Amino acid sequence: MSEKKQILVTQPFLPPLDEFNEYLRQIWESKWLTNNGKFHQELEKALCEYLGIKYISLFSNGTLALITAIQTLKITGEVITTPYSFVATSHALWWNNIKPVFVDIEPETFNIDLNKIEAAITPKTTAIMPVHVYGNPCRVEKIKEIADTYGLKVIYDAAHAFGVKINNNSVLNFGDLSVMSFHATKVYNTFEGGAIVCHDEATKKRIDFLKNFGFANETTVVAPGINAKMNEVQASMGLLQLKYIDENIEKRKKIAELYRKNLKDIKGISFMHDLSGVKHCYPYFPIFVNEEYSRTRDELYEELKKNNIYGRRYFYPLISHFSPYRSMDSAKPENLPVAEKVSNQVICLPMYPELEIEDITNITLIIKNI
Ligand code: T4K
Repeated sequence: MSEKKQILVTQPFLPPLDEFNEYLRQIWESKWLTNNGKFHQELEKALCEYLGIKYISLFSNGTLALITAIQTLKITGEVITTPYSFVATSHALWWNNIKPVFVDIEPETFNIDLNKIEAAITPKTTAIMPVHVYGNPCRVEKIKEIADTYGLKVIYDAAHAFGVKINNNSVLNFGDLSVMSFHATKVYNTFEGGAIVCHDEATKKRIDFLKNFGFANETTVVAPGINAKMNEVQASMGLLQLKYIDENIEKRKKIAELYRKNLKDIKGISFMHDLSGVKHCYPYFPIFVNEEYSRTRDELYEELKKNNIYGRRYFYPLISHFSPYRSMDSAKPENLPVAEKVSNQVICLPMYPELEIEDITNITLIIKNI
């Protein structure tokens, strides 16, 4: 590793420029740039096939997809969610005038703790919005059971779960809706981008109205929709990325295996293992630094930085610590002990398909020898 080379937590995969230029040429020729263009339509089809899902609506980014998913189901009042996520999860509720109610997480998967959901339900609760954190699938059957019992909707934030399967079935087939992110930092990127996955044609139609100002046809507006459409440049990038996605996930898997091998005997450092029956996509490689380690989490984080290794503390601080949320009852640290602890222990190490073996070796040597 050369002295100056910076290793960031992630680096987007970009396909060969020649291949992308061919798409750009076609866009230039057709002069069709957005609004359900040819590549947009092709990508929806291709993603349904690749992911093993029935309906998908593409968005300009994941946050607008989350906001629109909530609008689609006409969610109101309070929604139960997790504080251990990227802030967009709760912000999407806020933008819909909905109060997020935070529930603690499980220490094994870092997903919302199912045993604590029921205690958080009030007469105002209309939905649960769990996150498949780091691509670890939530216990979807149990969440469905709770939702059905209390008459709640379920919207999964599946921003980290591209291609994740449980017993060969896409994790996106669970819940009323699932929301994806195709941001530059994700396993699959369209520069910026996102999607809502649903299970019937009528819902897809409604989502498509909502992301296009509410237009049902040239002269009819059926709802106060927004502009959240994916454009043709993003969609063509998506088509190209699909060509390389299996290879890229395989490379990520190899990197995760190497990290695990190198880190396995370090006191005070733990990490995630593959879950049985799950096909993972390896979006992040979080490690958790506990008191048995020779330094604190932040000392290790700084030491890595001194060595030009820029991990990130996803997710620290918790969403419940941010100013829009911290005065809420459910945001109190004593209500969220596991999330508080995990958030203070985590560092996501660099993880991307082109990360070199030599770099992984160096990163793990620093962690070992500090
Ligand atoms: N729900 C969940 C659970 C999410 O994780 C996210 C997004 C969303 C919803 C919302 O989806 P989007 O609306 O974003 O589609 C990054 C991403 O911006 C964000 O998409 C992601 N989660 C979050 C976990 O990470 P930051 O503030 O950490 O990004 P930034 O700019 O610091 O970049 C992180 C690293 O990636 C840097 O070290 C540099 C590198 N990078 C970044 C970009 C943008 C590149 O190498 N190239 C790039 O183009 O939020």
